[in-house]
Amino acid sequence: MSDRSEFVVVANRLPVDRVVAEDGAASWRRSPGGLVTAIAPVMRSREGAWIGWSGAPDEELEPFVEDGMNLVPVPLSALDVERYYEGFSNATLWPLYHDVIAPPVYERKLWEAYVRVNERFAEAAAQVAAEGAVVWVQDYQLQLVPAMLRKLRPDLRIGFFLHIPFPPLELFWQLPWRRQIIEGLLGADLVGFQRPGAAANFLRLVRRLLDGRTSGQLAFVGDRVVRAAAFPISVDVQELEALVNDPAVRRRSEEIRADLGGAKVLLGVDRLDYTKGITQRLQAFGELFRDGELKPGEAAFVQIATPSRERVEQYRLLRDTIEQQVGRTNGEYSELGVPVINYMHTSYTRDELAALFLAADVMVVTPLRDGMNLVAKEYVACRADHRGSLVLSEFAGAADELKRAYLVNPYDINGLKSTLLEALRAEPAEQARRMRPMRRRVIEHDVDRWAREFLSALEEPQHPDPPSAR
Ligand code: GDG
Repeated sequence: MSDRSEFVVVANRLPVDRVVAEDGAASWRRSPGGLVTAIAPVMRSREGAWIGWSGAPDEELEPFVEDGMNLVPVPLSALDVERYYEGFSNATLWPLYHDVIAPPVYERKLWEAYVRVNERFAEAAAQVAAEGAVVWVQDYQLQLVPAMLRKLRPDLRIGFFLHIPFPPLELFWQLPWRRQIIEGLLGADLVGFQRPGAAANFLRLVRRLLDGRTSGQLAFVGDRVVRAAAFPISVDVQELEALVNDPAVRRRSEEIRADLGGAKVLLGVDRLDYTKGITQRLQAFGELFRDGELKPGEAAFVQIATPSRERVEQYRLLRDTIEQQVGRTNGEYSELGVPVINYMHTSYTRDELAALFLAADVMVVTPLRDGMNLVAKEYVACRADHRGSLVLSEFAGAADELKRAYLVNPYDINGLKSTLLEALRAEPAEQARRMRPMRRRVIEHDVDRWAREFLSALEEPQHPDPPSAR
């Protein structure tokens, strides 16, 4: 690999997962997901480098090339994983940025680990980036990197994108290290968010916390100008369309429907996370049987809950809650061989997910708060047949674009029940009337466009004069 790169991505994880074959031989496989798909072509055309953790604690690896991408591993010790990743990232920032749905943990030793690990990522980026290179930092685990990197390498063009929501001042104010985080982000030239409201929250904090001046999307920091704007992320439409056109996927989708005995299929696909509103949707669905609105065999819920952050206390508790709820609902309403909820705590291949999307009459996406929610967009991208209904939470970023979904407030269980029924009973013509404009939106605004728009905004020169002090 050449010494220095003109384009550098910095993310908590490398874009590859380790796979171990039956004979014990280990190799790398590109991680599934839109981010890697969107960035991989840019990486190749610009001979970029990707800096991130391999996923295994206490592992020192030399830089390597995989799938045409230069990968630069950053090591994390077991203690770093516990304090920086599971701790400050996922037990402090994650709940704080998602409306404090779970209480955030504020502990100084977690913060110290976050600073230490962010420094390590910044140093790695400073070493890898060529003179004047473009560096794109990803997500909430690395919010201090932009300022740390700018200090080491003022010649760089630095972008930051936050994949999760950015909270309003009233919540962010709780964070004992609020000032450091805002200063960290302000090291970037461009700070991207999923929604315009998040960018506005950030700019308000710049004014209130740092007494900074802002004008429109711009913040004026010393002699620098920082832009904060929304760049809603999307999905790889071509990949999904190819999947649903695969005859094996179509057959599998028919098989799933047959296995469910001809019942209408409702589907949820989420990481098992308390932000995703899984308990609310299952509560609403269960009550429809209690009320006699649905009968076993008439409708079945398939809930895929992908294992996630299993060492964090809140996630263990949530798993118990959901599994109890599924057991109780099935115990009360199922008939022999006809469960009303089919719950799977495992992760599936992209093919199987695509078959499930094709099989689902109603896709149920009810997060209590979500930066975007790619599952909603993936469902729409898969439904070239214009069939199926999307029930979507108003609290997902995707609701800004997918306006023809059945929008719901997931805290309102009665509202959720009546919306589920309405979506289940929608005629094909009504399904198509809603699906068509949503598909148009997702096709026109795919993940490739997201990456292009962010990078061209980052590379645009910005020279407005600061507004004169009032
Ligand atoms: C964060 C933000 C934002 C799920 N189960 C399996 C599987 N998945 C895939 C889905 C989808 C992705 O994982 C999940 O993305 P989401 O957007 O739904 O949610 P988060 O993981 O919370 O992502 C979110 C996103 O970042 C991007 O900016 O939209 O708001 O929270 O692609 O299909 N994939 C496979 N097997 C599974 O079992 N292969």
